[in-house]
Amino acid sequence: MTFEIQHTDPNSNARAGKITTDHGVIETPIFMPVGTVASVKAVHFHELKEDIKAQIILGNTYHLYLRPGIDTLERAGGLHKFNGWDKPILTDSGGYQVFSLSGNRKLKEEGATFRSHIDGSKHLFTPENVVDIQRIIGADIIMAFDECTPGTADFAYAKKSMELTHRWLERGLNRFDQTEPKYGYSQTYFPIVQGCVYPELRRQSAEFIASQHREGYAIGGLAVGEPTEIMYEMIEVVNEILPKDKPRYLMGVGTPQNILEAIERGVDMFDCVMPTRNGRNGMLFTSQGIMNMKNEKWKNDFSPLDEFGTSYVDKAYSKAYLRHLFISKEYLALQIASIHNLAFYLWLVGEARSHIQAGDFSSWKRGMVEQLGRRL
Ligand code: PRF
Repeated sequence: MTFEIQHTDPNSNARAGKITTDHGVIETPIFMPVGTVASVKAVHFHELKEDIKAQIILGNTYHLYLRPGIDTLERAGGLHKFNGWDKPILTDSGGYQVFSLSGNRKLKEEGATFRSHIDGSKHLFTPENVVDIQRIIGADIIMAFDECTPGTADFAYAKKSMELTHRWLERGLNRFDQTEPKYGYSQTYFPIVQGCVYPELRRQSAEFIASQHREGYAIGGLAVGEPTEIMYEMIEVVNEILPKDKPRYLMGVGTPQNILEAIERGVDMFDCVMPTRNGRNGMLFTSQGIMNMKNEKWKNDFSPLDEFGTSYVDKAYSKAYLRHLFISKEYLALQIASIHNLAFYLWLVGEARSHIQAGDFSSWKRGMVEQLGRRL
């Protein structure tokens, strides 16, 4: 994997770049649609590629390991072959999902034991076996096994948790460096910065992570209950230290506004369930503001779903029609809303990139953030 910075914004830390993997190029800043169980919920890969113009998607080790299981994924020849998505894939390590989804989890030096949310069976994730599993899944970018420290943790807990993540990182990197990709294309391993809401810990973690000299770095443990302003402050503290010439991935963030603020602070990659999950609940993000499609207000509004939208669905369907589909609990509602929201997120990061190239990112961002927050 290589990363090349093509433009830097003169008035902020925003950058436009290009990541090259064996499955193709990713233009940054980029948003990665979440495809937890080998599927981006309610969206065909054809639409993801041709209409939404996704360049990379995310998968989850935790889910894929439990179902379909690594034996099936290995027989398929990896996740790309299994689901037919031939562009880049990043897999999260399970470090977050074990804590947010599974039952009865216990943290030990060795790793984390947990019970499957599907059938209650007992499992152990370690920094080493999570590398082995991600080798079999075959993602282009694989993530370190970390503990995502809750945003409300006290300093003592946050410090212990960060130190455990650092020890796990060394073990994971050892395994990664001693093993080979299984399917003929290369894989890269991103370490994850933790440190909760404490600048001192964030600095310490960023320094430790940067000293591993990897091809990219992630910022974890944010958007987990801390105030938004603190999240922005932590991104600033960390990006001050992470190498400027490597991609930076802010995990699980966030709203369209969060993404623009983080791009301004030097973040290159994002993922979040918000466009798909909120979309399935009837919430549409647009460049003019947010729409709740279940609202009575749209009952007889036959104007296009989003007159400024870039997706096929934006012109093909009206607000009244999508509202009807939601009220009637039709599956098509979930599809239209998910496609619209993902296309919007990809449009937003693409626009950010264009404005970084044009040199007017900050002024564009200020206006856009104001518009994004409106309720339509
Ligand atoms: N660690 C991992 N995955 C994550 C996070 C993290 O801290 C977050 C936090 N926003 C989302 N996804 N491994």
